[in-house]
Amino acid sequence: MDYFLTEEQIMIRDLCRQIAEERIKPVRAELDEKEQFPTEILKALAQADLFGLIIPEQYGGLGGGCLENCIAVEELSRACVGVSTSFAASFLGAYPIILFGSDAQKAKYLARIASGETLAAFALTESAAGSDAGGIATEAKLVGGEYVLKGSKQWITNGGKAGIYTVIAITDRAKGARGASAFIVEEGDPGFSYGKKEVKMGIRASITSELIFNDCRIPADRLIAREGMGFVVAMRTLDKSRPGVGAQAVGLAQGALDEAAAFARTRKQFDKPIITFQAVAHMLADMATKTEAARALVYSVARFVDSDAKDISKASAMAKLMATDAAMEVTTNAVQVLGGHGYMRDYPVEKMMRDAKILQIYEGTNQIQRNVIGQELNKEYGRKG
Ligand code: COS
Repeated sequence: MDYFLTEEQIMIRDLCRQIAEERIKPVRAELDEKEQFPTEILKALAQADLFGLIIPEQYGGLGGGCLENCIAVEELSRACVGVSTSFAASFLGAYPIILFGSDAQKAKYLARIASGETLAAFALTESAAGSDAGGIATEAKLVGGEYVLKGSKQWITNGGKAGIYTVIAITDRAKGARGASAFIVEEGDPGFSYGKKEVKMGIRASITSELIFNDCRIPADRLIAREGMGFVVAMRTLDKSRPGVGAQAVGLAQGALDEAAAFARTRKQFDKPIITFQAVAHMLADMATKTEAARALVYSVARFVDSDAKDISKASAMAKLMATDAAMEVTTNAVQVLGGHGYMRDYPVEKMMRDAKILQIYEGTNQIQRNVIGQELNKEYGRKG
């Protein structure tokens, strides 16, 4: 298929594919088994300048957009979503600064993220505030020229490994979602520490930790945009990053299809390769079709996002929703095609099925994506009516 990629985009794809084949595939099962953070692989990605992919050129990046990010993340995810999550979460942490940071904040933090010198992370979720992002309890108060943060964040990807955290906290509780603000917290800030490290079903090469702010003091110039902008910063960040989760799903589905089709050609039952049985061929046909449909939607949404269109929430949610539901189905069916082999850890598809599940949950559950799409349809058709 021709995806109408530019020469530069094809170069990004081929570079990521090479790193995935040479550096990720050989170790992915071990990283998963040992829950080992992929430090060496992330160094290789940094050496290839990939942490600068979406960072503007003036801050040391490559100046790419959503499509370049999707292409890179897809290829890495084809080999391992645990690794691609660690990579992509740094951009999730960087987006609030890219989109809303001051020139001084951009100059101070983006070059460090672009070089891969440090990872970034995004901290919104709390134990009592998941889908209900407006219900966060972590507070920030301005005291004598410093903000003092109190509370904790849960399930933070790259928590404990990142040096730069973009954190959403409440500065005016009476104002509800409009009383939230976004801050930059650095590793080593007084009163900032890490809590529980989670043990997960999948994406086990990535790290997911609690962040604790115990009267954590940060300079006032770490506020991103203005007080009260935090919820908008968070939502606009997620609008930009959700197609990337769709791209993770496309890569994962492609990886599962690759395994299932190759297996079905060599596995013989009743003296024939099982791919020659219609029951199996039809499963593979559906898997391939859904993967291509998901890729088409993700690329088209990424191009829409890169067109600087304003209303990207609906398209972004659609890409995340459709592609991640497809990846769950495709990986589950890959296990089915491999049968007993698929259920065993000797083959990669059981890991792929475990990894797929989180894509329907993180960066907003797929139920929340449907809510976002529904709300936007309500607005659109309200305007038309
Ligand atoms: N861009 C800009 N502004 C947005 C926005 C967006 N995409 N989405 C909402 N807003 C604004 C609204 O316009 C509203 O502003 P006003 O107060 O001026 O009217 C404000 O933010 C609150 O919006 P809303 O009332 O829709 O918020 P809700 O509390 O109903 O929550 C959902 C909306 C559920 C969509 C939101 O909480 C959400 O996305 N939850 C999932 C969070 C998530 O993805 N978590 C994963 C953690 S990161 S891995």
